[in-house]
Amino acid sequence: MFENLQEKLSQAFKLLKGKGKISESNVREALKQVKISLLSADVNYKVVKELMERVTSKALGEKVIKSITPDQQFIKIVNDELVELLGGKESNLDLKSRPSVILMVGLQGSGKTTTAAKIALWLRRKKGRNTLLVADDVHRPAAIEQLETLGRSIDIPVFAGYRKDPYKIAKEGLNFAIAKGNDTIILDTAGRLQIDEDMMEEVEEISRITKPDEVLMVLDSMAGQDVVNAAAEFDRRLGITGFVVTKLDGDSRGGVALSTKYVTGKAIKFVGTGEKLEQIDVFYPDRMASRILGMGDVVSLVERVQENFDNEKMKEMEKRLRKAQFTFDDFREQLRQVKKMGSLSSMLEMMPGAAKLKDVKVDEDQLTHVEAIINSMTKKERMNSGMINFSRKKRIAAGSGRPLSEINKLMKSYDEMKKMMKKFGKLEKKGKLGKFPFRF
Ligand SMILES: Nc1nc2c(ncn2[C@@H]2O[C@H](COP(=O)(O)OP(=O)(O)OP(=O)(O)O)[C@@H](O)[C@H]2O)c(=O)[nH]1
Ligand SMILES: [Mg+2]
Repeated sequence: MFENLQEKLSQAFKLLKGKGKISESNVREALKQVKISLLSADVNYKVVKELMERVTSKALGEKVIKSITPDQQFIKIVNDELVELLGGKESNLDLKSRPSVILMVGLQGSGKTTTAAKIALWLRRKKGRNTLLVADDVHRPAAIEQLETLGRSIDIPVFAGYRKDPYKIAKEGLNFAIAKGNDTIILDTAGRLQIDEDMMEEVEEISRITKPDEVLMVLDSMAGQDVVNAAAEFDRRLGITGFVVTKLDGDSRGGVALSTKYVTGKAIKFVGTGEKLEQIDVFYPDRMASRILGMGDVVSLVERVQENFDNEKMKEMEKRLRKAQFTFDDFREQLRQVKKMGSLSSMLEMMPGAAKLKDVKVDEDQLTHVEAIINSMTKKERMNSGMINFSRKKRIAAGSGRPLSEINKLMKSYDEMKKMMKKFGKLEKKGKLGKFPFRF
């Protein structure tokens, strides 16, 4: 799914990768690449424009998180805006009346009939509902049989009634559901190659008769932008309550999924991911964005950092680093921050100058031991590591229950880290490490 888009976007991110210093033109270059990616994925141009404006203003905007690399920041920004574009949060079916009525509409071959059966099955499995499928496509030969076959395969009843009059089927279907105690009915309707007036009027009338809780339009994700325009027209005529985007298992370019919400203002509620009737999923904008970007790990990493890093403490620490006053208290504080974030190695990867820090090799299991050792130092010792002589080391070893060799190793790591940070501070002072121009 969306392989092409994914690949192009990752090229955009690469433009920023490994840049210690990033200029506005780098960002502009990456932005241009993102734009090209979206346009070639057949995303509606208005949508692209809006997205670009938002990403640009954020990327060239303010806040900065020092511990994250520029490409990671950029990915996060693009991700957040994609999530927004896709609707923010998931959107549930709103089924209030009894029986609740779902009307399936859409262009020919988009997947209405299949999706009607999929939703019936989904409602039984997830919501314990007992649905009646109503075969209300009287135009295509064998359309009714198709739904009957699908219904039989999942043990869901299908009502067809008088096979010539769609309005009668609708009315009778509703009564049948009431009589049989079905709490939900899903009406499958006819599709057309494009919007034609007769068909619109027919489905409008079915809608008036059945007063649906949900009017779900099925969109084929493999189709082009025209489908999104058709969606807007269906919405104007029928008041669409949500969309189902099908065939995401194919090599869809992504345009439909990315444009629908923005163009119509209505949410995508489900996605179809295969021909089998189980292959339907609730549409989650955040999961979709992360699938499109293929950068789920980076995004959650940045999120964790944003959530957990205590900015004030970091600033304080940074000041000390610059002055090379990195004490064991600071070391311990940093360990605690790292622990809060979960993985030390992922954390190290994100820190500026991380490659060097990796040599320090404090593996995750050791974190607790290291903290125990630092806890066994006196306040004075933590502030001034130079005073930790052999007898003090022995005392610390006994206090923390760790072998002397480990105390020595920690002291050495700490000295190396301190040296490295001193260097780092100097480089920054000389301006060799340039500041990140876009803030976050
Ligand atoms: N791969 C894949 N195929 C799908 C999906 N949804 C539907 N299809 C297939 O698409 C074809 C058309 O599906 P239908 O459900 O008959 O579409 P329809 O909108 O009812 O078609 P008409 O009634 O002729 O307008 C069928 O072969 C389905 O199996 C999906 O999510 N993934
Ligand atoms: Mg059909």
